[in-house]
Amino acid sequence: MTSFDLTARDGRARLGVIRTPRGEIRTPAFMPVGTAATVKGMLPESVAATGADILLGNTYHLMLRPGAERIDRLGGLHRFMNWDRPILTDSGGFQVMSLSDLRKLTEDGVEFRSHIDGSRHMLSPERSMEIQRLLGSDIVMAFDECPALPADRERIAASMQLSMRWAARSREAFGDRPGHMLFGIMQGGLERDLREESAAALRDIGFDGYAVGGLAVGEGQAAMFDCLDYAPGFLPEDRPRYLMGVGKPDDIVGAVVRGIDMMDCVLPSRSGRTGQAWTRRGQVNIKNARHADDPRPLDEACSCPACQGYSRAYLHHVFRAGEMIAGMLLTWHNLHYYQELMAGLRAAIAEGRMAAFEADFHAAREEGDI
Ligand code: PRF
Ligand code: ZN
Repeated sequence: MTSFDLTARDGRARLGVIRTPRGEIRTPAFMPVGTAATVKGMLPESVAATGADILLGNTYHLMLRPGAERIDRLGGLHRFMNWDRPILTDSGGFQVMSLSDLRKLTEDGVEFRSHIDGSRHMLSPERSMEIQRLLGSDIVMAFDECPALPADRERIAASMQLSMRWAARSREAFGDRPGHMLFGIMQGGLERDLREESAAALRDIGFDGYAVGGLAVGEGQAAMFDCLDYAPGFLPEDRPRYLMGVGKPDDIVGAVVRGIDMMDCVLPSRSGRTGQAWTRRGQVNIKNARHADDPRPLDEACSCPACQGYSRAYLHHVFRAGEMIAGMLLTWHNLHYYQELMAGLRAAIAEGRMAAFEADFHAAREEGDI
């Protein structure tokens, strides 16, 4: 009931499709983030119109508010948020470590206090699998843990090994659920041998897909790319590879060139709400006074509603005035740009012109904003 097929390659870059009962995911795929059962500022049909095949949801946020059992009673996350295409949910461990208060980490799992109201909760591999089942997630992530970088090798090794024991418990607790996929998460920081050990442990357990976790946690792009030069190669060829929490447009291009099939990031939606737009020519801060009299769109080559109907001067005005439409339009543009980038990458792989695509991508950014 689910499958992954690779249809073309160019160097290490891969073109493929994940099939699920809720629809197909064209890879390389970018997943917009819908943490609290919404992609902030966007209707689900608008998110779909940008070209997104799949959204990311968060176990951690939804268990705290409105609660996984409540979402289940209301018909599951797809019905609740009115998104009928695939949803991938992150497992919660990473968010507990970065967002919650007073964490207590043990072999069993993690006890913590909510960042919303201070209430006490626990997450374990078993509880994370149960919550993701209650949500009705199509792609479930194994429960893992990840230290912020830089961290010393002993800490990274111990954390990775705990995550691999949790991966085995996640696999056991997930059971056999036709139509749903379970992804394991590789850890090991920037240590090549630990990445290899982690990948071997995950392959032994056996997953429907494999994530590269523990990157984009403060190491910088060069170090991340060094790791991506080898880490995807430790994973099975015939399963999707997901780089978690990445990234800026140039991170995405670099990751796809290195064999990554899926990514997610809050950047296009979050930065839209703070007045940052992403275009072929780089970053634009719409709050900047230079836009106040500019009748041109953000990008004359963009077909999104923000660029088709509105000038930079208008976007600048509504941002300065604190109007809601400002964040809505910039989020729409940014998500549209990200999905156009993914479509461009997929076409380039299909036609065997990734190297030219990458060169053109960097050349347009060198030119800078209009
Ligand atoms: N693990 C999980 N979620 C994540 C990460 C991880 O390592 C990251 C790291 N970039 C982002 N989100 N479960
Ligand atoms: Zn646009």
